Amino acid sequence: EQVEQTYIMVKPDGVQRGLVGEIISRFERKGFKLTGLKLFQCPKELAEEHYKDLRAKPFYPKLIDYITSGPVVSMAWEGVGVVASARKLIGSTDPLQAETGTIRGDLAVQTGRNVVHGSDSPENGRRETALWFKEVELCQWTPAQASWLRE
Ligand code: YYY
Ligand code: MG
Repeated sequence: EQVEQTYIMVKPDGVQRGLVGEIISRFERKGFKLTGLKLFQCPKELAEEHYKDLRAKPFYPKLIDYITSGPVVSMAWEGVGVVASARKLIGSTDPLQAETGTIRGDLAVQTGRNVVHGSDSPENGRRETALWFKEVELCQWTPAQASWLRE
């Protein structure tokens, strides 16, 4: 079993709407390990690098404006299967299609305001964590509950 990293971000709408605690708690309660956390005003260059695969899309300019429109909460989470599991907790890109019980299904209505980001593969989880966090901002630690989460 491979320990993965994923980059999770509360987008500016989530911060403005006071959903930071609600969103963090969903990952925390699931049992993954938080290794990095910060409130951060994303510079345009970083937003462009983060979403570089989407630069040809018609919505790309608005996406960059949205992500840089206010502070985000950047998080790094670690665990076996964390990448796919976090995507399940987040739900479909379009909040109206996202299942009830997911973050987007419960808390958002529009794709362009879908409150949260999660890496889509273990490779992107590593890439995005390294892009958004300096090495010294990440903590290696053993949560007290570790032996109650995994045999
Ligand atoms: O990974 P995920 O966030 O679910 O979707 P992506 O296809 O990677 O798109 C990233 C981001 O771009 C999405 O969360 C909102 C925005 N977006 C959009 O505004 N309009 C679309 N038709 C598709 C994506
Ligand atoms: Mg994506």
